[in-house]
Amino acid sequence: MCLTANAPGAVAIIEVCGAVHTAMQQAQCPLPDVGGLQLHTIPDLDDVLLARIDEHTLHIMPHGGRHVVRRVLHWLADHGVSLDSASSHATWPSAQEHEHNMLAALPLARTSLALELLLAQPSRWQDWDGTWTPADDARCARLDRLLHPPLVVLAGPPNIGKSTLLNALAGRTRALVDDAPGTTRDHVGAAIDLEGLIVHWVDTPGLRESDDLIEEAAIQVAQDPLARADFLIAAADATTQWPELPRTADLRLAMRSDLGQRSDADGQCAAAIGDGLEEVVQLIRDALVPEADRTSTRPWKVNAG
Ligand SMILES: Nc1nc2c(ncn2[C@@H]2O[C@H](COP(=O)(O)OP(=O)(O)O)[C@@H](O)[C@H]2O)c(=O)[nH]1
Ligand SMILES: [Mg+2]
Repeated sequence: MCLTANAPGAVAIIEVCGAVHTAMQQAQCPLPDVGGLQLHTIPDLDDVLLARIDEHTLHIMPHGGRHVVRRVLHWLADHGVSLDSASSHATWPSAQEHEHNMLAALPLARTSLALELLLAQPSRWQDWDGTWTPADDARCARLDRLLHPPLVVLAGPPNIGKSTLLNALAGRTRALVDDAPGTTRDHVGAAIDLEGLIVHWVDTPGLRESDDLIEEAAIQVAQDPLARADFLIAAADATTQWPELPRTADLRLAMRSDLGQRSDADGQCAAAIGDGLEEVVQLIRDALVPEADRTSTRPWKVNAG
């Protein structure tokens, strides 16, 4: 049966239960050892990932387009595997819950970092020493950010290069950039890959008292993401004040650093000339998913939070 929704996704999961040995032999498909993973090319069809859950269960993971899934199901049927439309997880043995959660999370992995970490989990659970502490819960909650993009909000006075930074990070012109202060009329968002961590980045209109009604409305709209931000960045250049924010910023970023430096920031950039972008990416990624979490060999309880 197909465990993933009947809708396009990155990866689909088809579960084959029962006499998997015979079925895969007929289909001339390799069968990984229990707990193992293997890439396999189904001729003229697709590259699939094979995950052997237990003696009697195999997961076949093709790309998630509906057409591909249909063809893989037909290919299985052609080799004597009967199709079952049920999609209940209820009968899964609880001992394998973490592995099933990991497999169910695969479609959410949009970067190779997330994918590699997920695929490393079966062996991490196997090697696990059986202990679990609140620090593990905190680590897993941070790792879950690799599957559920955090909201990153950059706030600061107008005309300091906030939209230019978003554009530079997104690699294309998304937000409106202009010389006149307050050009960004509404917050503009983009999903940005910060070296393996996807975030939803929201660019806010400048935070200042405004006599322009449209801009004032945009500033009101901006307050909402400010309150909801998972990661709040205060921005200012050498000539402006740090903005007043609903809570302490997670990062203070000095903008347009080519025009002047400031010593009270955590990082600096001059996005218009591409300076400091790498540093900005790393500062945010390492704060949200620290390197110690990415390299920890302890298992990841996926989507536990
Ligand atoms: N010198 C310099 N100018 C910049 C830099 N980033 C942006 N600017 C300029 O500053 C002005 C305002 O930029 P914008 O991104 O719209 O600022 P925002 O209002 O904070 O979003 C534009 O003229 C940009 O070209 C930078 O790193 N260095
Ligand atoms: Mg702007």
